[in-house]
Amino acid sequence: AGAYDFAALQAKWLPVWDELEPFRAGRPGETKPRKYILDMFPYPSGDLHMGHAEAFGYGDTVARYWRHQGFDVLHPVGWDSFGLPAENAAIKRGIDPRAWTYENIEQQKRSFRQYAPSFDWSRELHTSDPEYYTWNQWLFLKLYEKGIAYRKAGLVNWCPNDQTVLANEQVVDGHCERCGYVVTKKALTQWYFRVTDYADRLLDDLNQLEGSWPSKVVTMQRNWIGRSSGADVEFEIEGRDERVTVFTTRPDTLYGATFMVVAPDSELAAELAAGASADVRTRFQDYLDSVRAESDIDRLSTERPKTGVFLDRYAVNPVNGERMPIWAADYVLADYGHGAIMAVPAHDQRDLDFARAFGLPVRVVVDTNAPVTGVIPVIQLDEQGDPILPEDLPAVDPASTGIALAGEGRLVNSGPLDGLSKSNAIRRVIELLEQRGLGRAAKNFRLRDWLISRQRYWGTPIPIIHCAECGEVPVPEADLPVRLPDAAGLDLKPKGSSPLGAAEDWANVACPTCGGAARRDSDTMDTFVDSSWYYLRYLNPNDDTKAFDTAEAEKWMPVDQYVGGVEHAILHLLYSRFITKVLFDLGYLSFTEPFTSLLNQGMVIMDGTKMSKSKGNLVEFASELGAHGADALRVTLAFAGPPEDDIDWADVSPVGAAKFLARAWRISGEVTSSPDVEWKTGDAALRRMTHRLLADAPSLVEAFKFNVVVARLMELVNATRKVIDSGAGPADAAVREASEVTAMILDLFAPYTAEDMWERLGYQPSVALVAWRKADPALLVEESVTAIVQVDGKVRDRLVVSPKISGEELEGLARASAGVARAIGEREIVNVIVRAPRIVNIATRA
Ligand code: ANZ
Ligand code: ZN
Repeated sequence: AGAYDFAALQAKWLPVWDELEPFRAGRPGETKPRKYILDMFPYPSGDLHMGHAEAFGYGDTVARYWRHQGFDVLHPVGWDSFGLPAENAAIKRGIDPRAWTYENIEQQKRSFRQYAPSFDWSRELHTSDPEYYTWNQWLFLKLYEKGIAYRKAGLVNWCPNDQTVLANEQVVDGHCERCGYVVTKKALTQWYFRVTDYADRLLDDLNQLEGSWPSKVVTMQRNWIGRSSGADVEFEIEGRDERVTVFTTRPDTLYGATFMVVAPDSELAAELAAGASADVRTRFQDYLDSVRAESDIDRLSTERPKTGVFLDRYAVNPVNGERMPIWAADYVLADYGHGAIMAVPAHDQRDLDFARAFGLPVRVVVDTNAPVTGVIPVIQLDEQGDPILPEDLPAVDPASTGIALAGEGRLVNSGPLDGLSKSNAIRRVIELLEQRGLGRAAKNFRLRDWLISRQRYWGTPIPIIHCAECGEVPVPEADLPVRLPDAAGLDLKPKGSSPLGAAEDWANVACPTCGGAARRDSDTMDTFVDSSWYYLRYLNPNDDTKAFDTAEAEKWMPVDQYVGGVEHAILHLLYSRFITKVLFDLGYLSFTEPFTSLLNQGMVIMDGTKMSKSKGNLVEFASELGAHGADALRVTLAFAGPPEDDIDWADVSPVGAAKFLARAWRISGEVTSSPDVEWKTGDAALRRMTHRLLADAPSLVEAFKFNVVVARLMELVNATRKVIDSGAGPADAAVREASEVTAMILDLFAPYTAEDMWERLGYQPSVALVAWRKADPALLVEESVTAIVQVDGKVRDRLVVSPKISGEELEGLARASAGVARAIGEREIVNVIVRAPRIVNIATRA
């Protein structure tokens, strides 16, 4: 039968699968229930890497599993092929980003074909094809009609190296996510999607995902959206007609607000400074210049010494009429809340630091020593270790200790609020403010609108035309797509404005409304727009009449299992959830969450460290694939541990995996019984092991315990080998049964080996479509033992019984045995000794 040769198996089965297309989903007339199993689509930079091998391996295990369970499984693949890396690589090498991108796609495709995830290749898509990005433009127009896409001028994150705008999410600790440069701010008019309108729903709907998404991801989404509740409070400003509104989470501390702070880079600060003396104006301007160079992270740090400028203006505290000096200071951000705060130094650490730095008054309004119901007080101990009663605690004075009193307590120095707990005081003060029209309950979010325009070439052109007469004019749907002009002749080097603007023939168009000379918007879309809805495009990727088919979405969506890296825990998932909700509101979808269940694979590391080229410890997908073959690689990844955990490549053994596969494969060639052999005649112990695996594997796979399933397969293969070598031999029906089940389950991890085993066992391809065998319940009862029944010292029967059988039960079975009854005949039983579960001794007398 030859030796196990993974390369030969790969060469043999790929063309067969191409011919059979066993993984084609949604064939006409198909009536099976459906599952949609999706991996995050790859970005085509270079070849696939080990992260892809892992994620796509796991996703494929799930897809194959559901096919065996009788589902019509949609498991598509495509490429997220627009984006900055392609453009940067192209600039560096002087080639067209298109050529670079599509060459990489071809390379990745070749690797994927070898690796053989069970993709429905007929649905392949590339986001950089006009056939795809037309629908990005369509989506943009729908959002524009609804006012969800809009343009505004503002300060944006700017990477001086990439010369492009970055979304907040792409700024990591003040640095560009892609190149590591320090990010600065730049004033630009940009396109945004109003994701903040969906903040509440994006947050509340996370409750539905709890349990089926990793809790870490749910928490990251929650924090990113960052909802806080409190109040908006309005302050009169001396010398200004309009009041200033501040957002506070602690309106209960309003009597302790002793000054106001505005963000130096807000319009309000500029206006207030403009109304002050020349001296103040100069000092403010100098301060503003220095603040502009700082990152938000630095500005919010509690570690840095506080800086600021007194604007020589005053606000009036609405509850006690006190004058509050107004300062500009960098720890207040322009784009959070209202860009201005009421400072309560006694109870807020940053306000206290600021007050102490500039000699501003500190007034305690919450007695944090006073007991509050529902709050467990921190009991302090004196030197003898005895508890100090709260009333005996010395009065703490934040002004001298420098520590703000952030805890719970009872209100003091607060007029009508005195004696109330925090929550009651919040309720009361909001009532008071509402009665006087000076405030109301309010929520605030950390989430910002999604900045979607980029001044780069390799992306979807924004379908807007700017006309001097008519202003912003959306490109009529019938004129889509707005094709990306050829890169030839364009200078792609970043310079702060889009390279598309230099494509004169492309940029100059007639205004769709008035027919006059107009220009196209030259920005391109953030590629997160492309990936925010691609899972819908897979449903009908070749339909050139619509973005996606609502009826198909009804059939397949939401995605049952999404698999991908935790690096997409915030952005991609948040944007996909947002677009799904928008499409729901527009009436295109009947559901509001796109991904029912989420699995994040861990990372492949080497010797405990993350791989990097510079460390020289890279595990290359291509070389591992070449050395061990797809099946051994996949089994290695599945066997390495829980999928969420990192895999240290130094700890795993693809060689061991290959040996296991060879062992399983050899057995399938040794089986001598025919497919219609009577299973019941087989070795009972081996049969029990086979059926227990059939019974256990489904819940193990559904809980992503792939490593346990592989371990159980290894155990089964070893047991099969024992029966062949030292038991009844290869003709035993149980050997065939075990080998068939091994092939079927191995299809989840090693499709080539499984398919070949299936053929050697006498069947037609494809094993991938074989229905999951039903476990025989009779074989699932716990381990059984053989009990011996003796009559007058002679063995008269052997009974297969549970090891937990009771003495009475065993005696009953013994007496009921035909052989035993025959041996006893007409004689009288004088004594029965039972040693459950092994022996029954019966003594008789004539
Ligand atoms: C008075 C106060 C008293 C506050 C107190 C806190 C404690 P989160 O929970 O993150 O939403 N704040 C409001 N706008 C701000 C801005 N633009 N830049 C910096 N800080 C700002 O924080 C809300 C609190 O952060 C608000 O409640 C406000 O300070 C501050 F004992 O108001 B607080
Ligand atoms: Zn016009």
